[in-house]
Amino acid sequence: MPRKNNTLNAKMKLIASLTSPFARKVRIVAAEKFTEYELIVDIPWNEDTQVPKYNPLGKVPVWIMEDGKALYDSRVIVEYLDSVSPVNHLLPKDARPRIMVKRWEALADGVCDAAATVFLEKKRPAAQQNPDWIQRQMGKVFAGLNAMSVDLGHQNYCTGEFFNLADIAVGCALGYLEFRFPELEWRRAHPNLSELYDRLMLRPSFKETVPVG
Ligand SMILES: N[C@@H](CCC(=O)N[C@@H](CS)C(=O)NCC(=O)O)C(=O)O
Repeated sequence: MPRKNNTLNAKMKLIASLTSPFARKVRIVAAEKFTEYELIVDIPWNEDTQVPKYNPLGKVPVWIMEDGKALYDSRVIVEYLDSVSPVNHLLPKDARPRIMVKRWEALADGVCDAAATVFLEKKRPAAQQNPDWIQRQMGKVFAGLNAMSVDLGHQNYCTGEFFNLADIAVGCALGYLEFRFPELEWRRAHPNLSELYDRLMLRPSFKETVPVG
């Protein structure tokens, strides 16, 4: 995954798991920006995880800057990566379009948060699972998908004709649902999201970061 660098120093590192949709978002942004880095795979649920040394919240992704300073979370990291390199801007400069892209990102990340919560709840012993909690979180996933589909409409990309961070965030949410919840029929319910994901998967940055694990 590390690519040829234009402006940033090769000593930067990304601590990530290969299943995290938030880490995938960072990996895709780094690839689209041709930012070179070293990928350190660390699963924050493992006993020997080093993640809390770098992020007190114990979550991935964490980006280690050239001077050793750790950045988190994914929204902070992608904004940083976009701002320090002039290559392929993924966030508009002007306030209104910029905040609209970040609104898409908040929606997509929220879907991932809810879906990941359900995934973890379902890993607990059946007797300890809370069906109301699962239903509440799935409600957020379905409402989030619906909002994405309505806002996308017939456009090629989330904010219109141009690919940007909104598409990356939404693509990571859709890819995570496909990976962890293959039984969800979001493609059938929302053909425009299905087409968007297929279009995004033509990009090497998406193809090379499909969740595995
Ligand atoms: N808002 C954070 C969410 C990160 C997150 O939830 N990461 C999960 C993996 S998908 C994690 O590391 N969980 C470990 C834990 O919660 O202890 C971001 O955007 O980076």
